[in-house]
Amino acid sequence: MKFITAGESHGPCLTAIVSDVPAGLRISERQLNTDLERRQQGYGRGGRQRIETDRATVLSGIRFGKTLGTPITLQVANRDWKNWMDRMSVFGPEPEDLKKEVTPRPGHADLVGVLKNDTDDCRNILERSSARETAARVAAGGIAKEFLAELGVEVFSFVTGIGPVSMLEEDPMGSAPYYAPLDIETSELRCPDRQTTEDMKRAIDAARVKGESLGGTFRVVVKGLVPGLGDFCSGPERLTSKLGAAVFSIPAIKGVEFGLGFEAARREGSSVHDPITRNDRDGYTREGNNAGGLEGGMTTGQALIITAAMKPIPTLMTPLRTVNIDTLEVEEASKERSDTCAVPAAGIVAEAEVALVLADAYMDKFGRDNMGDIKANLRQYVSRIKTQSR
Ligand code: EPS
Repeated sequence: MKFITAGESHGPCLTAIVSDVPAGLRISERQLNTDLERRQQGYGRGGRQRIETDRATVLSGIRFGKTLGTPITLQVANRDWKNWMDRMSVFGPEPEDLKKEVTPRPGHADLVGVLKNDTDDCRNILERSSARETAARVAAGGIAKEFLAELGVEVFSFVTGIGPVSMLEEDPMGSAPYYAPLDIETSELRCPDRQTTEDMKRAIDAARVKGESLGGTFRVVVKGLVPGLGDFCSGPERLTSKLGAAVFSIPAIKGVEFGLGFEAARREGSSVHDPITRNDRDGYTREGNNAGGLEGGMTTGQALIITAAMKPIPTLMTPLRTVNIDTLEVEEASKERSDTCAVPAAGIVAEAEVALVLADAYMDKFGRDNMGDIKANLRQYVSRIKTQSR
């Protein structure tokens, strides 16, 4: 499953085209929009989310609620467009009184984008580098999630830290797959621990008062995967590479860990690797999941556990110094409406990115044409590896 997105933050709409979708996959309109709604939530979001009610309009690839096996076009309208039609006009001359963005924000794509594309207006860069684009990714990921759900695979995420506040976990790899979805979804920060949620909210309030922003960490967990997705033969085919690239493709992501991640580097081998065992019901299994569901660039069949770190949003209401690209004078960076914290939203975007990679990995192994053949191939494979005695 491949996808491309298009659209500016304050243009008419965002579009995603998802290709390589098998025929015969049932898509629920409600399910598609659920994740778009989840992406808009989270304590610390700014004014934009009060303007938008993100909904995906399907323009191709689905008939009577089932995929045709043709590219699916999804469109998410920008309600804010009506407030930007003059400044973001597609055709016509530049208005004489157009206020250009000339004070690039440290940490955003503004300055390097201006240099790279030879423009005198940071808006030509920030309109596309804005995290608004991730709404289109979430819409695309909805197709992949439906595909995975049909194969018994569940993808979810939760927040583990906001700024200086972290959720205490005795055994993060052991407990992560067992957090109650209700505890996650009812927390304003998508953190399963109530007290930590309250501490996180206080940290965000304090940051907002100071004109600051906060980053944090979140975890994506995938349950129900079969062993053997991905490949060990070449670097780019390792699922670790593909998943890492997908999560790093989300704006502001600065670190990605699989399973124990950096902690594995501090331990001896015997307290990192997961002993192998076998029983007649499950076939081969493991005594733990420090690997986070990946060995040799392939799924092990245990839960896939990915933790990512997001840096604080670069738009600061108490701005840092920058250089005006018009006058070349030192000034304060521009401050426009923004979020204090968007870590819960980043978790939803990561669910989508991870789902798209895993859907593609399933199709690499079990075929791409239609759901019936894919499911039959999957059943045959699962039955073989359970009974395999060599
Ligand atoms: C976002 C929409 C944006 C920002 C935010 C994420 O809307 P606007 O710029 O109109 O307020 O709230 O974008 C950024 C944090 C960023 O750095 O660009 C969204 O829909 O997620």
